[in-house]
Amino acid sequence: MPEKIHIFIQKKEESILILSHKNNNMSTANKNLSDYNIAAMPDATPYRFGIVVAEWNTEVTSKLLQGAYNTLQRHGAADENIIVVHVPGSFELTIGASTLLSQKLVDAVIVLGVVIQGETRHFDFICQGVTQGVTQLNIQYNKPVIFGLLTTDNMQQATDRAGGKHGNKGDEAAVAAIQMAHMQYQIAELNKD
Ligand code: DLZ
Repeated sequence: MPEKIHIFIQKKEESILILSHKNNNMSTANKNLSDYNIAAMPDATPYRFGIVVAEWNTEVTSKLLQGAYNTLQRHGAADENIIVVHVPGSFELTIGASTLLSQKLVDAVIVLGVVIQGETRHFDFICQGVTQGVTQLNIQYNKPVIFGLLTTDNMQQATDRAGGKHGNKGDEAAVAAIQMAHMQYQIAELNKD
């Protein structure tokens, strides 16, 4: 049985993240995935989010989920506006996201998975499949599908990016989801004038 999800809810006033107040650059090994400019963040309260999370490498993906969920909440998303969907592995992230989008349940979707390089070419096929699948969904539904897939050489690199020394890819994905949902709202509003 895969490990069940533990969602740690923290109050807004509790300072939990590393907040650098620097800029919005996405991560590399030299950047912390949890760094972002909190002052520039839109309010997430009006938006509905889907999180699709792979159970393969669940010890890491559960931490990505925790990061994404906490970050959405921190910016105002209510529990009832966050749908978490579990899929067996990263290859199924695309169909998980597509199901949420086709039912018009969400304003943005985050997909979370961890693919670790093995001895075979399976790694390449899964990474390509998810990358192309997610790209396709963005275009097909005109909704943000945020790529929260860790593609690493080993487990250490993955844990370093799931609440470890390089921050949490789930935080980064949630920040992008809020920004993109808000961007679409703002553009729709312009169209009303
Ligand atoms: C089969 C497989 C392998 C070898 N490695 C991973 C992995 O590192 N990360 C991951 O999320 N999933 C992996 N899977 C499972 C596939 O994503 C998929 O669930 C199965 O091939 C069934 O379609």
